[in-house]
Amino acid sequence: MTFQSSSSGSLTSLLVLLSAVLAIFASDSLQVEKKFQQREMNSDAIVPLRSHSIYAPYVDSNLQNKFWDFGADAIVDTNRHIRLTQDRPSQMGWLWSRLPLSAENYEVVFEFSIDGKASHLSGDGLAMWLTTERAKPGPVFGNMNYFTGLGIFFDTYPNSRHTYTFPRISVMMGNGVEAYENKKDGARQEIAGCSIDFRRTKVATKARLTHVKGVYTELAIHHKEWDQWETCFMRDNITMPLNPYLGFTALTGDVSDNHDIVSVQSHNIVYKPRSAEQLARDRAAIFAADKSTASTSDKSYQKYDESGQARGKGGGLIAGLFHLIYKLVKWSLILAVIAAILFAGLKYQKQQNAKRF
Ligand SMILES: [Ca+2]
Repeated sequence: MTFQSSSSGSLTSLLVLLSAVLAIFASDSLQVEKKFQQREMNSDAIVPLRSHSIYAPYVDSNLQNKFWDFGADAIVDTNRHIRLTQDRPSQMGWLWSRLPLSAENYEVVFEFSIDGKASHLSGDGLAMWLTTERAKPGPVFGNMNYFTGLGIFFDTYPNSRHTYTFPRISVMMGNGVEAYENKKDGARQEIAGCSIDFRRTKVATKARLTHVKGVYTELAIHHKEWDQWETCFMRDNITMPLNPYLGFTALTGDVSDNHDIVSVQSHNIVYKPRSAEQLARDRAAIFAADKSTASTSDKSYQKYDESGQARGKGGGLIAGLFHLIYKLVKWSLILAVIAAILFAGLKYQKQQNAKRF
């Protein structure tokens, strides 16, 4: 009787150990499988964010929107767009989410249109915002200066000379103290950017901002051909403000354009909790797959890539350490199972021998 119970006991512990090892191997192969999937596709869920999406007819029967506010010179055409500014001088308009964006990882796709009578001299441009303040009109594409958070500027008017061409997409992370220098098109504040012609495009003009915390931030533009997205920038070191409001503003001065928002579609990209090691691995996989983007000759890119790389090295060291610990734990578990099997086998043989006599 004692033999049977001790045998079933060791059998149970053996099974537990065996399943633990199997689980480790299974998670390993799952990670390998995930590497072949694309970017946010390997998330655990993608949830539409109604509070940060807007499309025709934009307003309800009271000419309001539950989740969005618009103001200044902005006009709603319920069939077509929210016109932030008309093609007239000295206009300014805004569209802001009423609620902050609480998602950690998200994708914001917006369709817009910048168009006007002028073929060359037009401006000033449109901005997308993820900032801690909202609806405070000012000189930065119709929004306040000294903002806190991310500003993405679709700048159509060069206020000064640059080595790059216009229209220009320029990105600034405001800290509430540093000013956006309009006279220099924010060149000194630019943390990322690209020169893409997004004015008067043949196909729908769209921008897609994807942010996966601790992994990457990417801006892609749809402007040349249907379903073709061009990466404007991709970074691993952009820290977004906590719970920002999502906004769009536009401004005209001496020169002008129609600046329209056609639609905004936001999604929450949901992941199960991931370890620092997992994040580092995801980051490495994404940037390895996107080497072509990083090798652009754009000056601002290179400036940024250097610091990005420096950060990557530190991350790699920690990731390496985690990997080593992970491997040590894995192999000690495997050895423990082998030892347990041997031990159980020996015990069983001993007891069989004892039974014989
Ligand atoms: Ca400008």
